[in-house]
Amino acid sequence: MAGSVDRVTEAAAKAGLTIAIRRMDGSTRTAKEAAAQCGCDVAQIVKSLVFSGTSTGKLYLFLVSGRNQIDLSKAAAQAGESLERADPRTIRDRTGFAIGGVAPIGHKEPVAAFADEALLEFDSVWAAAGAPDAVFEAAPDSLVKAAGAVVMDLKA
Ligand code: 5CA
Repeated sequence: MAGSVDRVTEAAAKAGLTIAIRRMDGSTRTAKEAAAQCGCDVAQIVKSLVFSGTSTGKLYLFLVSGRNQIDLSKAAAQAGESLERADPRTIRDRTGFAIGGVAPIGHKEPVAAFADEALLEFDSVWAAAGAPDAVFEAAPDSLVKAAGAVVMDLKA
């Protein structure tokens, strides 16, 4: 998607987060593929999952360690409404990112964000940078701050 990688670069700069976006030779579309490309543990991959509030239609972004599944009831309790997975078209239109490249920062519209506390165990984590072959590395606390995410227990 044109401009989506640039949006990540701009959002990082605006948040004072220094990142180097890397275009990989292979796919980084899934956490497993991204871990293989980055040479890191899958737990260090940040999944950027987009859910929609069933009452308000608001979007919520959950940054989840690649080793964890999200507990939807914990997520809903934090959001204050029940949640459903946003469909690919909604994700593309409203975040500006296609599935497989959804980044934790640089969304087209402001989004309430929450982060899996497990990410903070690591010195560095890797996240998608707007395309299914683009990633960047960051210290998890800096990334969480740049994303404006509330850290919580999200693990199923
Ligand atoms: N680039 C990697 C990590 S760096 C990445 O984007 N991983 S991810 O986990 O954040 O994105 C893939 C996720 O997209 C899947 O875990 C899944 O939750 C979601 N997804 C895949 N297909 C669909 C779909 N059809 N509708 C909604 N969400 C989907």
